[in-house]
Amino acid sequence: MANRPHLKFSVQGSRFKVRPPSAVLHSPSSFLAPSLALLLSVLSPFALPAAPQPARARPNFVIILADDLGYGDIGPFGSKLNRTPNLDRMAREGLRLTSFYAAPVCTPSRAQLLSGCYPKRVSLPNVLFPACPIGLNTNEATLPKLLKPQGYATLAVGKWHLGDQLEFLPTRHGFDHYFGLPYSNDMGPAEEKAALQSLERAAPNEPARLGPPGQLGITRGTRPPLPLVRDEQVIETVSPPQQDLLTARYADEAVRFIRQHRAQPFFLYLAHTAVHVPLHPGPAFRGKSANGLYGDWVEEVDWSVGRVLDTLRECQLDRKTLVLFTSDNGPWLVMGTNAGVAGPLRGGKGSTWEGGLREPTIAWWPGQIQAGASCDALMASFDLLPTFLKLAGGRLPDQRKLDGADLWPLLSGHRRAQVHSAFYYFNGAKLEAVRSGPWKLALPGQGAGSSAAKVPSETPSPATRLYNLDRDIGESTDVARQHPRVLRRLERLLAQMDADLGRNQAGPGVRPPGRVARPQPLLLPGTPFVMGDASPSPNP
Ligand SMILES: [Ca+2]
Repeated sequence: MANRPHLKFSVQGSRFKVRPPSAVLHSPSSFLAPSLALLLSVLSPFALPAAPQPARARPNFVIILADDLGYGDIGPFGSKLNRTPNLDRMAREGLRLTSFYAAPVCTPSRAQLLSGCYPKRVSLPNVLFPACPIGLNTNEATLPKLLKPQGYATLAVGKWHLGDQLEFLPTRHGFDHYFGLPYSNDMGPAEEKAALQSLERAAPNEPARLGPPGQLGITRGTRPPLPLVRDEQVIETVSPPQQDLLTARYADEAVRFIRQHRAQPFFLYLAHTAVHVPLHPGPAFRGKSANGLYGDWVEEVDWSVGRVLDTLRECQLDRKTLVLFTSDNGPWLVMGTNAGVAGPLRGGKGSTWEGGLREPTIAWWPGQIQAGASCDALMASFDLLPTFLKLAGGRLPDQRKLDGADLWPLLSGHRRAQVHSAFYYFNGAKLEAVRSGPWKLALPGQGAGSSAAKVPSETPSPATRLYNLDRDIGESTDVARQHPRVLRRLERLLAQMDADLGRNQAGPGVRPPGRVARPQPLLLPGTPFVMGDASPSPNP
């Protein structure tokens, strides 16, 4: 964006790039003569080779998920504006994953992460609004549900957004406990007005695009007060000033849970409400950054990452715990200075340009995952389910197709591992692009999502385009004419997905969402609330 300093990046180009290793994984190769080490480093994806090794059995898992954080918003991914010392340290001690994909918006991204599937497969391709009749189907085998038989304690903290009806809450999907605001922080009555006004000024068509009224919950009109939920009960309503305290309260819950489970394997899913508009940094962070309220809140998220990692060290669990930090989608560019930046990537939230769903991701597990390195291999948040389940000694469900694959060969430094031959970019239910290796084919009509209003050139393109992301991470140059064979190969990959989930229509691989007949808003007991005119129909 024009008012932000230019960000420098080093993630494009070769498949793996390595920072100066401030900490080197302990392995026999660390002691090799320099010439041999150099030779091996050419053969290995990492600067210093680490022999693949069996991981410690049943490690703990922590996923820290930010909301709407851009690819260029943290130090390890090039930000010079937001101070993120804890994420900087996490990256020095861990592995940056530079081609890690989520989905363009909140609900589908979380469905992808927890179900191990493309969101369209589990029928959650769009954002859900309060009192929505659909949610993640309890027939789906979620990551926490699959970890339970392996003896894991499970906790979800923060934003859920996979359905706000009782049967869709985290406690019905394998989490022992839940504490958080179950959908976006702009979906309350006061915030709704401000957020919609801001949005409508910037992008007149945006609210309608987010979801048709009556199908995906209460999109307009009266909305219930924002509910803070513990397990299955609303325990408070969240006023705007109380939103300021959410990040610290989430961190407290996370720290308490870790301390209580020193002796039992656990899975902690810490999904921040931050840094989604409206911005609510805590009092200790407000006005402290060089990047306005947005930077203040990024720095508070960074602080909370530090609290989690410090607690793991204090409890001597750091070598028994795999922590993954990522974001659910790209920066919400139409929010201007209240939004983040995608760094070198084109587009933002709501689009299938790289900036919409390629996320700043770090994997950390001292002694098991290479320190101070990065990996540019294609991977996605749906890979976390099979990866974690295998490390936990569990079994994947036989009867259901998953899209994720085991990332451990890559995370543990296995040479030349390729876990995916293709990644597909869906915008809602519409298939808009496919990536294979460095090549990305984008279909005619690929929209620019939320970035359209600020970037007039990114109106839907009438042409099929081919980009080489290794050479052109910003998707600026169409090279389709120079590479007809690549184009044909990627078109065949698109045809494969068309036969599975469908390009526009629902293909045979799509499974139904969960559905309730009479959705009710989540309310603090005794709260008077009447559903507005846009209340959802029971059977859309
Ligand atoms: Ca989001």
